[in-house]
Amino acid sequence: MSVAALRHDWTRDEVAALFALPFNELLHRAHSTHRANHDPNAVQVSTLLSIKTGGCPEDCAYCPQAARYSTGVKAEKLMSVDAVVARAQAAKSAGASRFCMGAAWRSPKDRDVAQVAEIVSAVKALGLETCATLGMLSGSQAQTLKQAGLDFYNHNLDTAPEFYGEIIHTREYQDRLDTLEHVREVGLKTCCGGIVGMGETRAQRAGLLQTLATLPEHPQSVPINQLVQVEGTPLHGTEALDPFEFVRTIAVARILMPASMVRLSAGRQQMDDAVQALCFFAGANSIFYGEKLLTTGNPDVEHDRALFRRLDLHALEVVEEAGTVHADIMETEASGCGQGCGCSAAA
Ligand code: SAM
Ligand code: DTB
Ligand code: SF4
Repeated sequence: MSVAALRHDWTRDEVAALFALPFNELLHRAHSTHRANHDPNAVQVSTLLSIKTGGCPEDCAYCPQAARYSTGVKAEKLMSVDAVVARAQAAKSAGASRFCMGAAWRSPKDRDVAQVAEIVSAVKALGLETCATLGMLSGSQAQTLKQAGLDFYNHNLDTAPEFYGEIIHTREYQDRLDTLEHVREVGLKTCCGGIVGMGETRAQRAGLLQTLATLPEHPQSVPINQLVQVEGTPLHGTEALDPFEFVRTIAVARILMPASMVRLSAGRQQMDDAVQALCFFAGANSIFYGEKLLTTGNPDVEHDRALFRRLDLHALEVVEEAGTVHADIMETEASGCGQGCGCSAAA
């Protein structure tokens, strides 16, 4: 699909009407859009690492890293370049093509950005795509990261503008839009999505997706997180979302932003394999891979390898100017006994 064919004028009513389609009708439309724009059997694989954990001054009601909630997350300082590179190398060996580094900051200080820039350059030198999520950024901080070789910046809108005030009180929706603008202006690719299952209404889920799809550019990567409920956070105990409603959210994201990568993001460990399969059919084509997200669990690597085999999925190869990054979570040293059972026994 040509960029000219992308729409940036979706209305709330149109998005609500997509959510309201009969489930099979919605999935048919989403899958048709998906096939017209992407290899339906390819999934982009990213590994996450928390490079600076906990102790965050913000009050995001979902987040185990906010200092004000008792969640058992221990605050740690920024990791060293060598320690991050070792983890990135392991992620690459396991088949990840992108390495995403998260820090529990409201907004980094310039000296923090300088240190992260060193980390980014070293990870990039391994031949991985790089992504960072460090909180609010100024234009010059975004520029420093771009120059260091950063490919993507993750900064989520999290939810619809009208529900935002019930989730976060320590910064505004507009602050998020401003950071996204700084990131786009220096030519970084944006990774921007949100969380569902926080007690929002369907209209508010539609509001999140409509806001994402009417940004000046569709984010190149759209993570759709299902709330991971962590004891001690205000959202712990929120009524769980119907899994089919989660699938609908993925499907609508795919229809609104046809060329973007839609990531089936946090929440996979709590999700049935069959629901994940429906998400891939509905247009999800990216995952986080590796036992941990930032502070919470993710499906183990063997489970994901087995899931890819069962669904005949393969990891997306990333073609960069510098050459092709061969990403295949099936073709790594630890790919198991070769019988397709997903076990970790040697061949
Ligand atoms: N501190 C930075 C910020 O907030 O932009 C970067 C890290 S923050 C953990 C990145 C994103 O993780 C949040 O915007 C949110 O969308 C997601 N997230 C955090 N806790 C989550 C949870 N319990 N369940 C699902 N997603 C979560
Ligand atoms: C995104 O949208 N989800 C990721 C990543 N971007 C940084 C984070 C999920 C965090 C889940 C809770 C945790 O592990 O702390
Ligand atoms: Fe801090 Fe980010 Fe967690 Fe909010 S989501 S509390 S800003 S680490």
